[in-house]
Amino acid sequence: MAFNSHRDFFEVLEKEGELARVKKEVDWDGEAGAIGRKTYENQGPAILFEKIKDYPEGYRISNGTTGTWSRVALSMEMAKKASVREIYQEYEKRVDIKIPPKILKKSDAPCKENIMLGDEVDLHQFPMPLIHEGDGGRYVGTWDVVINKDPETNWQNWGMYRFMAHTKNWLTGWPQTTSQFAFIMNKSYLPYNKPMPVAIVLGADPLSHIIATAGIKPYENEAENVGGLRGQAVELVQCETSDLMVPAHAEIVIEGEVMPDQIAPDGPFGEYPGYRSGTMCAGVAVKVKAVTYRSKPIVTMIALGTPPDDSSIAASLTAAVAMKKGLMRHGVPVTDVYVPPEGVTHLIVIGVTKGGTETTRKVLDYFTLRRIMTNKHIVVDADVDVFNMAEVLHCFATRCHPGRGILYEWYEGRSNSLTPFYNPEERKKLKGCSVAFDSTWPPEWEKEIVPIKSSFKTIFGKEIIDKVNNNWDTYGIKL
Ligand SMILES: Cc1cc2nc3c(=O)[nH]c(=O)nc-3n(C[C@H](O)[C@H](O)[C@H](O)COP(=O)(O)O)c2cc1C
Ligand SMILES: [Mn+2]
Repeated sequence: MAFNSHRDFFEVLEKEGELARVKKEVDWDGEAGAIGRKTYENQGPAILFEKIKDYPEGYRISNGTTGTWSRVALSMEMAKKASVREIYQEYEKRVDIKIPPKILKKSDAPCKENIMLGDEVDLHQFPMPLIHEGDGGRYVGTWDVVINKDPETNWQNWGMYRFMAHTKNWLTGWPQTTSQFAFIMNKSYLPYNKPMPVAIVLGADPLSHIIATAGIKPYENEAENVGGLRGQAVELVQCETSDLMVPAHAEIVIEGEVMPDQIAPDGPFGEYPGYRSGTMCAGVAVKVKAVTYRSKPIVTMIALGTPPDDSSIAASLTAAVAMKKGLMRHGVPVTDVYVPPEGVTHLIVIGVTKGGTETTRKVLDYFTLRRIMTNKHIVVDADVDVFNMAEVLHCFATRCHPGRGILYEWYEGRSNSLTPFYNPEERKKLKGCSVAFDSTWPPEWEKEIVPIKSSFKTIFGKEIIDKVNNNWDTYGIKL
């Protein structure tokens, strides 16, 4: 049975030894964030902070729901020990299955247990954490599902975008201009000076959050992808102040409008590449019109920073599978793509059946065509396990020619301004550069000149490999 809610999933995490309940009172101002960060950096459990300073009993903060591969596997109802390759394969299989959502009556939706409307709205009634020292404010949406709608087609887009409390009923956020949130806003609302309804959902079922990080195509309905990934329709309910549809079992739903005549500075924030960002100007300003929430609500935090955490793990999965499909459509003979969480979507590994300069050029073309979030691409031969970074590094070190094997390309207006190594001028102009490392044997090389890899599987003949494998238990060597 698929998990309907954040709470259901936490019960499973607890049974599997993947949850720590912190009963001691913890301060929302820095302490919860620091505990979350230290836990990530030691591959620790998901956390439920059960007593938050200044808040009533029952108001809780979670951290790290799917911040490790084992917890991602559990969220997909796979074995906790599933390998990264198995998780990728399962996700790739399920993500194109579409199961339409089921619409619940408002009276049946747990997220409507409590409703604050209009002047009653006070975001400070929820234990929003000040996650890192130096953050511009208390971030309420770090692990959220944000929903907005294209009025022309009724397409409801889901994405994950951070939001910070500005006052008791204003939020600021920073959806990048390349996001679909901004695409809809800039196409159908701002030019007409119309407020844009938005819903910011905290604490939905785990797969709704994972799908919110995925670059699903415009005009496709993410709620259907979540159904496919879960193998069961996701249950939605209509908002109180708009016709947006939100996950009915969510902990907290913040309903508001992006005001077309306001801009707001957002940040700084301890961002996903693992560094504090500066203040991002021209963020969006959201006037909050209602908050609906479950009793004893849980604010979903991720104490984002150096990898791994929920952000780098989710992006590893959802981005890599989308890239693999994109590269195939682009004519690259791709076997697998791996986005190592440690590379925070800056570094991508691409396995190909036929390497060389032409293939590497095609890979670089693909990664520099549209919105550009990546910048280093290692192209490896099919004999390399892309999920094994020791093999990838060995391949890169020994097959990439420093003169002939490095291709790069500059561009302007399309780079990701959160990339740490760009200088202030480059960030302002969205100027960037991407590189591809051809770490493959030149396809024109005769078989005789390709060096034989000196590993157990490749340097011995079948006879001796079989003999050693069959006799392994008799040698007394435990591996
Ligand atoms: C934790 C987390 C926070 C994110 N915050 C933002 C953000 O504030 N702004 C943004 O443009 N993208 C952000 N992203 C990336 C988007 O979620 C991602 O690009 C997604 O595809 C957006 O959906 P869209 O394709 O509908 O725009 C974030 C991703 C994660 C994992
Ligand atoms: Mn989307």
